[in-house]
Amino acid sequence: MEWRAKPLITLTAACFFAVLILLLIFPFDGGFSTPNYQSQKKQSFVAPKTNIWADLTESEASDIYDFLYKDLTYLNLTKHPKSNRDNFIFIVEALRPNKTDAVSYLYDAGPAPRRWAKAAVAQHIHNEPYMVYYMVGPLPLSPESRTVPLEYVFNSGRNYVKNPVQDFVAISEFGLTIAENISDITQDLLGAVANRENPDDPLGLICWPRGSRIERGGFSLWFQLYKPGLGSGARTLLPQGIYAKVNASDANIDGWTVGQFYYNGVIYDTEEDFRAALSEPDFVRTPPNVDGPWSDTEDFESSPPGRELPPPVSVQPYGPRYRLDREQQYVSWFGFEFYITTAQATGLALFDIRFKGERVMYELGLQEAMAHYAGDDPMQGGLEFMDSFFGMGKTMFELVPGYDCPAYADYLDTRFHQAHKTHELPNSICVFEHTPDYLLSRHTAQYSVTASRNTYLIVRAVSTVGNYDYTFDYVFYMDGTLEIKVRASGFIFAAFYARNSNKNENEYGHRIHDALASSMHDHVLNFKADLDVAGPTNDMVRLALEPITTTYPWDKPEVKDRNTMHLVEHAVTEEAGLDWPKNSGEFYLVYSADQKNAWGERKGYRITSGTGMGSTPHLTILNSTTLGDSARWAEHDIWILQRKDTEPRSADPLNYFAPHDPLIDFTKMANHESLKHGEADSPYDGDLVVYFNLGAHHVPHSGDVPNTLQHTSASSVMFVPHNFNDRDPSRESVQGVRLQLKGTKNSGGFAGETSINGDLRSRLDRRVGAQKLHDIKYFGSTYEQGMKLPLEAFEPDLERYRSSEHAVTDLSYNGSAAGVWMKGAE
Ligand SMILES: *[C@@H]1O[C@H](CO)[C@@H](O)[C@H](O)[C@H]1NC(C)=O
Ligand SMILES: *[C@@H]1O[C@H](CO)[C@@H](O)[C@H](O)[C@H]1NC(C)=O
Ligand SMILES: *[C@@H]1O[C@H](CO)[C@@H](O)[C@H](O)[C@H]1NC(C)=O
Ligand SMILES: *[C@@H]1O[C@H](CO)[C@@H](O)[C@H](O)[C@H]1NC(C)=O
Ligand SMILES: *[C@@H]1O[C@H](CO)[C@@H](O)[C@H](O)[C@H]1NC(C)=O
Ligand SMILES: *[C@@H]1O[C@H](CO)[C@@H](O)[C@H](O)[C@H]1NC(C)=O
Ligand SMILES: [Cu+2]
Repeated sequence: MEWRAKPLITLTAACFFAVLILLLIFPFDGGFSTPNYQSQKKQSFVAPKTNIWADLTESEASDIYDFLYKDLTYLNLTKHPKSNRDNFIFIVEALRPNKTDAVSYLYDAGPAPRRWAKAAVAQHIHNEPYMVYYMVGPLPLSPESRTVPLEYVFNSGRNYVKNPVQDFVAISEFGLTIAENISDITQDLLGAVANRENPDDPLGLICWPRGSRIERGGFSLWFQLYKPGLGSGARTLLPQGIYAKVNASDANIDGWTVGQFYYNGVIYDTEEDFRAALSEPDFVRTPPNVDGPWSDTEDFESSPPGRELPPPVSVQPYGPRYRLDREQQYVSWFGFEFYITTAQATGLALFDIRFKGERVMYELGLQEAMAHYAGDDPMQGGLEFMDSFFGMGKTMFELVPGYDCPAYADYLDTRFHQAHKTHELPNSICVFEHTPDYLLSRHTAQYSVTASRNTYLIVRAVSTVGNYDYTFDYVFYMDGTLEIKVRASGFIFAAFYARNSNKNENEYGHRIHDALASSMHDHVLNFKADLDVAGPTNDMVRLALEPITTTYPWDKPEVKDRNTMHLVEHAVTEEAGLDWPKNSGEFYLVYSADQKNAWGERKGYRITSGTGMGSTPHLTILNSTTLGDSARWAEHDIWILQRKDTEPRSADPLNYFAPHDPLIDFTKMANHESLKHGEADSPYDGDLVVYFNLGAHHVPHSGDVPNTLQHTSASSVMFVPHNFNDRDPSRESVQGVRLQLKGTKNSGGFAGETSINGDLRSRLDRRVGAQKLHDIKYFGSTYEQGMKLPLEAFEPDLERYRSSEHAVTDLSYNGSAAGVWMKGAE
């Protein structure tokens, strides 16, 4: 056995600093694959099955358009809609197969489920604009294919919703006209006027409606003035203190009327009243909200010591240990296997997640991302967003290599089809392994210390919905744990701060600039987890830790009653919404109904609020006036339901339009049906599904300016194996070390041998010379040689960033679930 001395390396201080936490060894030769985020690596790994959840290809989409044109001739569909009177095909995407059919393909050698598509069509019914869903298939399209109303996924029994904002160009022009009509007032109070020619004018004003005041009978909108124009990222930090109420009940925008104005806590019934008040001596002005360097995300002015050096970064000199089938978007990593797909409304989703060959989850993915505000002004007081309306998948823009994800990550592209165009979202998902700064496990014994590295796999995507950015992580740990984590960043949606002691702004947030207040809001993001713990037949239990007073024979005679605690299991026998227990005093467990581990314990997974800012939230507001029945899933932390093919989702983007009569009313899904199964009279098959929420109660403070920080906005839910295996399954996967300090006494728990020959599970340190103080025994692999890494391993070449523009929504309605029109209307 030859021992090679560790090559000595000269590093510049900066470079040394850069790799401090990672590799202290810098090899000179070999074995290093270029961390090239666009390298299309040779396809050698192939998924066991076809990704049956994959979105439509461009050619499938184009076939569907042709097919729909023929099938829906009577609608006079236009290709490029130019007005609100046009009927057009807005969206086509894959309609995911029913689980019943998918499982037969995946597990019972059944045929692959027939592929179907769904289409959202902007269509007039009795002269009023609607969005209507159809299902089209089977694919590939053939004479037996057909177009039918897509109803089975909606518990409203409808496949359509009236679109109150279909004339969104008119709405934004209406807003501009409001601002123009009071330009004398805006000039006086805000020092600016609207610029119709250039809505992006940084010195201009825009007038923006609150998107959610859609109530039974009648429809009114509050508009608020904002600076600067639409193109600015910081627009939501620049609300101004003038608001106008619009009666938008008339289906025809020509019938809309401007009613009240609101300024500095005072309501004026008409524009004239407002104007007249302005020249009164007792009119109380409040300073406008003026932009400046305070809203910039960079600060070039100051340079605290240390900023001249870049920070440590992560590198991966030997290449990834996961295997990726790019074609099928299938990943395999230390026992975990799953398929990745995306949808326009909800972004990333994972399917058929297995761990070491056993089923864990059929489906895992976002359903809806809600942000519900509160405030004492007419905008914030009723503001609420359901971001699937803008499309969490459509807004999954290209990630920044070396920043959003490590330089060495693999990046996947996604695409979506909208208004006869296929939109590419390059490098919008990243997959990588990461070794954080804390160990998976460690132990110090008298003559030894053992440490196991904690390496996990992450699938990550970021959705930027107007002002706000959501980073979604699906994290896989070596013991079978799965974590779903969301972090928010970007610009908050802030409130105008009037310096007026008669107002109650402090009840809803904090003052954060001259004329700006934060406004409290709840982020509640709903996810579906279709657990199949060691198979589809599962039971949910609450395992409670309860205090008791009891007696034990061995306690007597000294102790009569002992105050202690014990476990009490409560079966969840009907569909229910649960909150996280006080003091974490209950374990929420999903057990296999029939599979046990070697110790006779039911195989299970525990569901728990994970790491982040406090435990994951549900909506503070009870029976929200704005939401109606459109997002009842936000009212509890976690829901346990029967799984049904007819209830594939908890929400639909078009719920936003009909809060009191939504397409999917979650209360009709969580309706106390029995979860008992296996008895003669129980029709239920025991396949349950869990919905859970991530998010935060967000009370932004001065530190949210300019942007919310991700460590302060993180939340997660974890699915942790609970007797799923016979012991910790990470032992076979981890890389670690044991230092034998003195002698050879095995002071506990080490699987390795001192022999260095042929034993793959442990070997002596090869790098140390003859006079060794300790036996250094590794398990798993180690870095063996110094190595030179190219600059791209630290700072990827961002010239290769592929996007030339991001279609970030301006939170107006163009391109949202309300539809899209092309410029150049007649
Ligand atoms: C389609 O166009 C035809 C001919 O112009 C017209 O008669 C018919 O009413 C139109 N149908 C719809 C649904 O717009
Ligand atoms: C799923 O099942 C429902 C109810 O059985 C059925 O109506 C629907 O067509 C199926 N969907 C697909 C995509 O096969
Ligand atoms: C703007 O002013 C004109 C002229 O007074 C009036 O007809 C129109 O209704 C006003 N529009 C809005 C949106 O305020
Ligand atoms: C709003 O306008 C409609 C006509 O479009 C009218 O019938 C209704 O009375 C108005 N509502 C209010 C509160 O003025
Ligand atoms: C929620 O509010 C609506 C409208 O005010 C009311 O009809 C309903 O009874 C309320 N429901 C509950 C559960 O409080
Ligand atoms: C709406 O957005 C699309 C891009 O998605 C753009 O091409 C179109 O011109 C926009 N329409 C209007 C009326 O601004
Ligand atoms: Cu927030």
